[in-house]
Amino acid sequence: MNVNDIAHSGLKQWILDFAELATPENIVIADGSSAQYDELVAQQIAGGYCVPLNPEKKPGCIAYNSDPSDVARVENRTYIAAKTKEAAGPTNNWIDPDQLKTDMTGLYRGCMKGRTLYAIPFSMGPVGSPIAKIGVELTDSAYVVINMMIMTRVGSKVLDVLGTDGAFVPCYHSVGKPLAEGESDNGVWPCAPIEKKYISHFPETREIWSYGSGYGGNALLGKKCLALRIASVLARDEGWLAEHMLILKVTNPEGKSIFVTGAFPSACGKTNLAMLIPTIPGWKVETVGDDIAWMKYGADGQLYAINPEAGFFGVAPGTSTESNLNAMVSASKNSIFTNCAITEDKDIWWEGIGYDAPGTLIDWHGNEWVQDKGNKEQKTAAHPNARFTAPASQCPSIASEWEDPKGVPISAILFGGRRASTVPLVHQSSNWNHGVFLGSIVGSEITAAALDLKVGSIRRDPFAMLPFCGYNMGDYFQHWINVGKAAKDQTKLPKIFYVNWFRKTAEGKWLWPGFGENSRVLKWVFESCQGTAKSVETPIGTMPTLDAIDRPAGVSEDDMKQLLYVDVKGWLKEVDDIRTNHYPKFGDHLPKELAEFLDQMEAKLKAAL
Ligand code: SAT
Ligand code: MN
Repeated sequence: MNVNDIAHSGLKQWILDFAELATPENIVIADGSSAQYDELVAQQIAGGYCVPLNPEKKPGCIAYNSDPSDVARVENRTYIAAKTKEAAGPTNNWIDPDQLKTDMTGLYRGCMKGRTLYAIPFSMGPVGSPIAKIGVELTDSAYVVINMMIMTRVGSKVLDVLGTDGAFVPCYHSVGKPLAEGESDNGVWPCAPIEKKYISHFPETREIWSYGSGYGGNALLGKKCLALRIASVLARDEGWLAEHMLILKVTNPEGKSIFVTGAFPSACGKTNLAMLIPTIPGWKVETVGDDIAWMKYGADGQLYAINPEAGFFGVAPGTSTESNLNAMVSASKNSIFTNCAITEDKDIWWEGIGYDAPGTLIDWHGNEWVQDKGNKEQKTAAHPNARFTAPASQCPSIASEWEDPKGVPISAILFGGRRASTVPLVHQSSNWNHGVFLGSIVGSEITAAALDLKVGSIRRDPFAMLPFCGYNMGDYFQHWINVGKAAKDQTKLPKIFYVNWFRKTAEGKWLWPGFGENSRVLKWVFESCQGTAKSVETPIGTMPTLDAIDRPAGVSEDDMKQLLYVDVKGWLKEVDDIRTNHYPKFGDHLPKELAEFLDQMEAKLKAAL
């Protein structure tokens, strides 16, 4: 397909205009075909950018190593270029949009010299779904094209939905490394130095301009940039929710199912929870999504969620058949590995894969690497943020409804973080606004001295959206309250829970085994939604009775008491931390409902002292 075959004249002109600025060698339209995918992969292998893996062990898989400086999202180079700093709010990097456009236009001028400009029409959400949104990414990275082909729905079918004048979110991306006449990358991952990287969002005009990085969330613009930062602004204006949440389906032994979404900061096992294998007989957990949920009211007054993505971009290290069998199977074929280690027989390996490194590996820097278990200082073979890109359709636990264009009805919303103390295994909010409060205080304890943060202090990551909210986070809290108010039938609103798998004893021993055993908590959540759970009212909300959750092996009655204990003094400290360190950041954008709730909770806690 040629650019001149595009029926949408606005889109065609937009591509040609950018090509005139970026001066690529040629233009290719991503049509979404497997032939095109295969051709791009073959070119990437021939160019030395990636290696094919063993077709017997990992059929259809390839492995990339990125530039050592281009391994993760760059939050300090990620901008919300709203008209005013106040619109971006206290938690985002604000930058003046006009100045930024001038600067970045300068960077884009000639940036694709010697490269191909790929135009990727993509749909976030099932193609044609009323909840889906369309974007078009212009990029000079074939790595981005093939990853987008797994992570989103790409190609001609998206152009068909766009028709001759449909709306799309325009996304520019360049690795920021023009080639001189006759020059080649020689297989080296192209990117620009950190001070030239920009991941920019223009919330008022709904545009994304990315430059200088080829990696994940910086470059696959459908994911964090469109489906969270820009979509959160669309959601605010249109009355829905764009959230950093997994979506799962829980089915009880009688065959009754509910759907649950959950927001957790990174490194809390979100993908593992989305693909959990229950340890309790007769219960089933299936996956709808592992990272992003878009929720809208249906005509029946219920909130429905879709997973706007089509694949998983999962953290590889720590993923094993023990910790997440479904993820391992998902990434066993037709997948892309980035910054993993390669074995002699061309399989992948990473720390925490569940077995020792066989023989001599090639590490993520491209060097020979032999495991030395006695050496605690040994550099890892895979980068800690190494990733697999795998089609969601390959996940053994994928729910049959995962591509339903109307979404799945949500009964419960979970929030959680890593908290060694204070926060119990699970508690339920008494109403929607209390749930918004719980979302607003999500956070994890600092476990190792990091930067300027004190060990034991709490790093708040409200709704796990801190790096992903496209506008003022105080207004985002208000939007959540407004969405609850807008419910036609308050009894149909999802119930909101706070879970904490990470409680420790005073001696530092884990109190809860986590992983598949978390199904016991999901069961209580399920029963709470059905109105059959055994529970008690406490000053912090509704909690399971001591016998409501069956104890897994290794969890004593005493452990359970600690897990479900309301630590009144600890919560009073929490209230104090929220009031003095957390909420003041939002100034007069903090909803009064949240400040009032904090006062009420404090009064209840004091009465319980
Ligand atoms: O790189 S991504 O933003 O896609 C993944 C992550 O960092 O959460
Ligand atoms: Mn994420």
